[in-house]
Amino acid sequence: MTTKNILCFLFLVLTGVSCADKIQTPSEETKKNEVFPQKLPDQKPNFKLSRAIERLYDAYPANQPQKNELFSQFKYTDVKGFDYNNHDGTISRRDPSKVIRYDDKYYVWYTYRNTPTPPQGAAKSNDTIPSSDWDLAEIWYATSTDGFNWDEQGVAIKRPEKPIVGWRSVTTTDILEWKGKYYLYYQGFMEASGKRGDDCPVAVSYADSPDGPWTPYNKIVIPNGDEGEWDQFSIHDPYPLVHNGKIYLYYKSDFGEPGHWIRMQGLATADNPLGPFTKHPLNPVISSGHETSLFPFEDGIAALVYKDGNEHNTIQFAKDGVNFEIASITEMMPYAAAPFVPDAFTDTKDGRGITWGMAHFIGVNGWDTFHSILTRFDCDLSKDLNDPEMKEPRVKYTPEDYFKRRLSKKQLERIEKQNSALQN
Ligand code: AAL
Repeated sequence: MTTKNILCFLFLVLTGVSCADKIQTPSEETKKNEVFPQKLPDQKPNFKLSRAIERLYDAYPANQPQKNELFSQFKYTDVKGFDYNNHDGTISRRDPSKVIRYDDKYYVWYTYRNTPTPPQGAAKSNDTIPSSDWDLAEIWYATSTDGFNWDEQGVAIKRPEKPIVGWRSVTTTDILEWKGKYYLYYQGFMEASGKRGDDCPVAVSYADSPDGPWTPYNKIVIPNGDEGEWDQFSIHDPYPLVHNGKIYLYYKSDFGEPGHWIRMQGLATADNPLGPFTKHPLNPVISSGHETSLFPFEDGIAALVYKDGNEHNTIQFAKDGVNFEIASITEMMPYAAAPFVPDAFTDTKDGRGITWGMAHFIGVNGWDTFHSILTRFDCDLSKDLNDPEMKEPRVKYTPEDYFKRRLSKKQLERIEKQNSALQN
């Protein structure tokens, strides 16, 4: 070996970088201009790149959606087994929990409202008339062997007696399995939603089996933040997973100004399902999204981020479950996605992803009969599935689909005004 080779060998052992690599890697300033090749390079080219192309290689798991395990389209199927009283607005099912499998059956829990009238707003609400779609609700559940045909099993969590947390409404639940027991976390309302916003701290009930019976803990497990803190007014959509040996419970808060709510997602962790939960010092950990839906993916956590915020319509990933990055941009994402997550509670370091779940459509029949329905979605966000139809980057919309998005009366009037101003 020559002295140069010996030095190179020592350099390689100490740094893991070969001399050849070192010598060939130009610094950012000395990188040359080169014409981008006709065939998309698999690896990031070593010449000057625009920011967009830098990002293509640095920010995403793959340089094309088709090769990106965290990219998918979503398809929807109307499920069987739920009656909605001819869609007159008196029965609503919404905000499903993640789906779990137990004793050869799938289980889902959800908000169930059965009231004499559709929602009437906070001012007109009373002991029997609901203010909102999720007022005066209970948590019900259903089972299925195929995820398309569901058997409604009835109530899981009833409203407790006044003044116990949730006496006005129990809604928007999600499930945890921890050390052989089951825990349903949910929003506990102590006044009609809409009276002072949507204030409903997180409560929990537990059972030995997904079929119950459920014992209410009757205490708030995740309180609102202190005055002036981002989550001062609401903790919504509690969503537990097991990660790094702990319970990772994600949640949404509505903050800012009533009517112009900003929605972001926070994280609270615990060693015990009944708490205490510690809110993460970096909260909020996801800047966008609405109902919170996440799943273990490889050695980290992936999140479905839709509807609200700068980063809506993205799928995000955080190796540490805290520092999320955009992994893909997609469309027609499920509302209140409640995926079937087989490894939600196994503390896996090799999360396999998701292929289907439940979700909801809200206000399906207009304002006068406002109610929501459950639906099924399918996707390919799984390491064990390769469905090219789901990886197709374009959704094919018909002209009718586009024309359904009509200009409003107000917009038409504005355009008419602009046009007549131009003519005068
Ligand atoms: C949903 C969820 C929570 C809110 C309300 C019912 O979209 O974010 O559950 O409280 O709306």
